[in-house]
Amino acid sequence: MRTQVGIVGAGPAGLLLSHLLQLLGIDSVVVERRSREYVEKRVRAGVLEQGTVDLLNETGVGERLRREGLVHRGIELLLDGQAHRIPLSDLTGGRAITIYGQQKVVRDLTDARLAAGGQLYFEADDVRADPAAPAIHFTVAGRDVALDCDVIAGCDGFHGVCRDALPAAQRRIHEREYPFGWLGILAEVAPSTDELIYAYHPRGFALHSLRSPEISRLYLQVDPHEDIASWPDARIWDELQVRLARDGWTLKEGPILEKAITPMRSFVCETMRHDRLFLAGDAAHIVPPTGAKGLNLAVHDVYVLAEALADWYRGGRRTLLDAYSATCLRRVWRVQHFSWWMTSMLHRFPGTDSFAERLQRAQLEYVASSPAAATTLAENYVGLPWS
Ligand code: FAS
Ligand code: PHB
Repeated sequence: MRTQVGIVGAGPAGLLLSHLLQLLGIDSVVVERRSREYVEKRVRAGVLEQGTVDLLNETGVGERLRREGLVHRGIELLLDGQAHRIPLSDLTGGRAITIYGQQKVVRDLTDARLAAGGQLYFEADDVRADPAAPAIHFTVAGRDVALDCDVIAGCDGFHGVCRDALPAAQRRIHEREYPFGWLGILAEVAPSTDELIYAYHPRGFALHSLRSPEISRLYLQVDPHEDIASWPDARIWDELQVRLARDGWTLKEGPILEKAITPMRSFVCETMRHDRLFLAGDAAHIVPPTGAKGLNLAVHDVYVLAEALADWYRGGRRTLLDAYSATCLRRVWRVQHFSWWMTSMLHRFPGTDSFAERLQRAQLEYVASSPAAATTLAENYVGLPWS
């Protein structure tokens, strides 16, 4: 088989890249190791930046997003049971976030690809990226396939194979593991808040997010090595009640549909491109979810890559392609800093001393009381404009 762009991974990065390329008249084939059902059911991101929403709307896959997405113009920081609202839109000239589950983004993109005759191979086994050829080898339905292409886009996430296809000498890894994780739940109960609540508490961080008027999404800071079995539903709700408590407000409880513990890390692979292999999304970088940035950063990567490929195919110009890694890494490091800053400000670090704790408090109180500091948070949270 032959195509112009071979894409590994049918997550948000791979599917959106294939969609953007099709609009630019460039062929692509997507190779995914999981089934379509599995990819569409995987609960992950829930917050879309302004830039992400604008791109999905401008490229014709925003119809359901406009119908079901919940636009939020603020978030709350909860400190010592006191809520401090950060008016995101007021502080950013009207920009906002939209609550819309990643599964829905993946579903909308898959539907659009298939409706446009896009080639998606799900349940592909033994996927191997060969940047030198360039080609992607895989087995599907018992058949061995060699997909020749001009370039390979590695959109296969943190645990994929494409990053390792980058020559070791070209890979410089920068990372930070955090001494805590997030226990996330999806609950069948109406959200107890109209805006996200980020809570700093002596027992650890907590987050009240949502997916729809019927479905809540909540997170608790926990030890990353804990077994989810040691968190029966009642214990989870009890802990959420304590960490999100404030006078005159009640957290509504309901059946927990799904729960999982996710480790937290910051990770960047430099470079994001070697010869004909381009990494995008979680394949190249991971941020702790405190800043709600992972999906949005993946979207920005593939937007930059699609524009660069179009410039090459249309005009034979390599400038944007050669600048791909540097262009993306500029935003990656801004977002890495913001996500690390939010994580450091809002979580309890085991073994923290009183000096570090006082500094954390001073930072939180400054953000909660200073419009200048709140604006820094707000403009990064809604997403800095794409250059
Ligand atoms: P993905 O991991 O989504 O997709 C990669 C795809 O490649 C997968 O479908 C995988 O099956 C496939 N693949 C892997 N290896 C392969 C192989 N060898 N061959 C073929 N296919 C292969 N981000 C936000 O912006 N906001 C949030 O609120 C948020 N919350 C999060 C909460 C949690 C619990 C987690 C874990 C992440 C969260 N994130 C959030 C980050 C998350 O959304 C990721 O950034 C996003 O999924 C990245 O998209 P992709 O780069 O497409 O990678
Ligand atoms: C989510 O809704 O899943 C979510 C929201 C905000 C975050 C992380 C996750 O910072």
